[in-house]
Amino acid sequence: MIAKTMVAALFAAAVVLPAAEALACGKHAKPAAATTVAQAAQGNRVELSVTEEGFGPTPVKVKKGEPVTLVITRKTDKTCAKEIMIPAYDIEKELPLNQPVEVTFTPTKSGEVKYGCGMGQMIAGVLVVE
Ligand SMILES: [Cu+2]
Repeated sequence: MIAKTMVAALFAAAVVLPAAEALACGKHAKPAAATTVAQAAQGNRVELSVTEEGFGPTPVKVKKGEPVTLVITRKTDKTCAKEIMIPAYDIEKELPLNQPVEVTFTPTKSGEVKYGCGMGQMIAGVLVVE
């Protein structure tokens, strides 16, 4: 619900921005912000879950240079994967049971991005950046 409200707010901002930029003669234009809005609206979302088999599905392909949102739902209490870590992007997030958790980042390098549980990535998965 919160995410939907935020997306709505982003759309509202996108509508207001061009007018504000026109008034400022483009001096304070922020193309980066506009780009972020477009990509958030487009939505590269990857649904992942944590089961007794670990993280899945894996591997998953994602696009280099485009923000991707992982939506991770932990569905079991029987493994140690109670958080997700993506060391290459300095990401660490708790995974409460049965609550989807969103993690957004932009892959900057081609190749594999490994993620996993907090303990040396014993339970892990892979994103393939292309
Ligand atoms: Cu672990």
